[in-house]
Amino acid sequence: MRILVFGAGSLGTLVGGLLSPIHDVTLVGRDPHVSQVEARGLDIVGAHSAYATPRATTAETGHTADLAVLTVKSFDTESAADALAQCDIGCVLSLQNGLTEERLAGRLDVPVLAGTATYGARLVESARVECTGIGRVVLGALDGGTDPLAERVGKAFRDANVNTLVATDMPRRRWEKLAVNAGINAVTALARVENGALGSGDASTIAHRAARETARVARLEGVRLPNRVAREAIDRVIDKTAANRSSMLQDIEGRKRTEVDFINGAVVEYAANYDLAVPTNALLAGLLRAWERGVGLR
Ligand code: KPL
Repeated sequence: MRILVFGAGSLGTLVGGLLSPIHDVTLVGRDPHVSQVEARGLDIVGAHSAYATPRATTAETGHTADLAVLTVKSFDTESAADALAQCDIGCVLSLQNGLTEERLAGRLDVPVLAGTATYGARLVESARVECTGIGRVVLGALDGGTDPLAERVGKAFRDANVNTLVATDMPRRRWEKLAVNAGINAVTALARVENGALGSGDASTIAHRAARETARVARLEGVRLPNRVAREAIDRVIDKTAANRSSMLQDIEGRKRTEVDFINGAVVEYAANYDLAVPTNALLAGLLRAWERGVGLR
């Protein structure tokens, strides 16, 4: 399969590298990383180790591919969609944080699949990515149900030994992932701790509150996500990714803009439609935005 991985950050680079031995993969990202991948290949180290040779480029338009896997930060979704609209692409799979798929579907004429990825990844340096935990890619139709396209993409991932599940309940899974990110990302970033530190104590209580509020908003949106299920999901991810530094913590450490507007900020916005107070998410979003303002990122 010809696969364009749009967004050669840590997760995109890892996924592109894992897919490349048996698929025709092109990574689209920034220099110096992509030039070095193109020139000398990609080292994958850590929980999964391999040497991979995907193509890599900074050119965002003019590509032809059966599938575009979108791994850009959620605030770059619109500009990525506009670039993809100038490519010849069969379908798009989003593996982004936040509920970005509707925004993509609104801008693109090709089918958009929903996805989540719990592989841990860290870009150690240009052309070297560490797999910090073998997770799972879950993908499926945006509105749920069976979808032959999702089956085909799932098979392409599994053929490359990427741990993948094709699911028929993506609406619930997307909100569950949002609840997990709402609980883990902001708290680990503000407390500057690894995910495992949320296993107990005050930080754990705050993370669980944020996840519970998110589950409540999901139910108002018509998605069956009981508090217990959200709680089990966040506990599972904390346990499985204990040694991970969350993407938001990595952003803060790199003094980069975070995805808070599309995680805790999104929960606050959805909740406002129902006059529902979500104080923990509002507080976390406020603190992250204050940090971004303080370092000149907004
Ligand atoms: O998605 C993640 C992230 O860091 O953005 C989790 C699942 C929290 C893993 O770190």
